Amino acid sequence: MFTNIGGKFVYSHFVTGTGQNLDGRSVIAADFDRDGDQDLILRNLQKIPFQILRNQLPPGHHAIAVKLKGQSPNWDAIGAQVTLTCEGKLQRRQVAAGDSFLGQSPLELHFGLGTCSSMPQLKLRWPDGLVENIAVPLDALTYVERKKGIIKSIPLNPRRELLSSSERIRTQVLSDLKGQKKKIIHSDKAHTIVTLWAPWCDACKAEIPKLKDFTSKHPDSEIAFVVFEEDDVGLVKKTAKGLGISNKTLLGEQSFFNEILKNDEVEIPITIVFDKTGAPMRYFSGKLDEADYRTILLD
Ligand SMILES: [Ca+2]
Repeated sequence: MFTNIGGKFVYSHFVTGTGQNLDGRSVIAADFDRDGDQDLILRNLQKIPFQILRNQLPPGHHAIAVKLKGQSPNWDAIGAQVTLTCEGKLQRRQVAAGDSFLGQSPLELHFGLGTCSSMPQLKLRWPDGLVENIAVPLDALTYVERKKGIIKSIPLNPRRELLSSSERIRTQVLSDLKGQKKKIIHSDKAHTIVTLWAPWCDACKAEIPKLKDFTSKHPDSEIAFVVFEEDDVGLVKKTAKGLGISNKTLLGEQSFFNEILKNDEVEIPITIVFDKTGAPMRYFSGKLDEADYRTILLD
């Protein structure tokens, strides 16, 4: 792994966690969480046969991705070249099939743009030699069809927006069920798990005992249950008592939820894990599966 620092490429595999003493076979770069940065999928021969390394770039950087549709029989436009120009800088990518042993990168092309924030211009050279020029939106995955132009664009980075909102959670003070004000992150434990729930949410009520049990088995973690229900505090108290979380429940306020829930379609329970500095580490929406529980406290 190399990192481009001021135009110089320096070894960075030890500081990024990508340098590992494993018998690697395949490496695939793909933005699998659609936040605009390239993550890595690794395939190893024996120990840890499959790994996904999520890239956690700080906000403020731009990127685009393009997926090309060619013509019969080469619908995936294998061999097409895309040259991107953004504020005078050029980058070129080619659609390739079979670019890693025992693996295959997605056929979409990813361009990291750093701080370049003008609309990227693309020169498309299709496999049959046809050349087209188009402009594509910044911070989006854009589907482009030969001779038809842009078919659709999907914005990148909804997760980053949620995470940056969740960063504000740690400064929040909310009321507990006795009316006392309490910081959401109020212990010095290594991890604080914050779960947003509601008395009317059956999925939440199914998840809460599991989260409570999980936290009790990990003494270096703390948990807080923030509830979405401002009107019927009696129902909240009754439900929290039934779930055995009365002393861990905090009443959410509308302004608090407005901060977090930019996306109306988000599914509760929402569980966010913070490290001891209050930085968000993980975000889960909906039911957690076994794999989620295995990773919940990983640094
Ligand atoms: Ca990513």
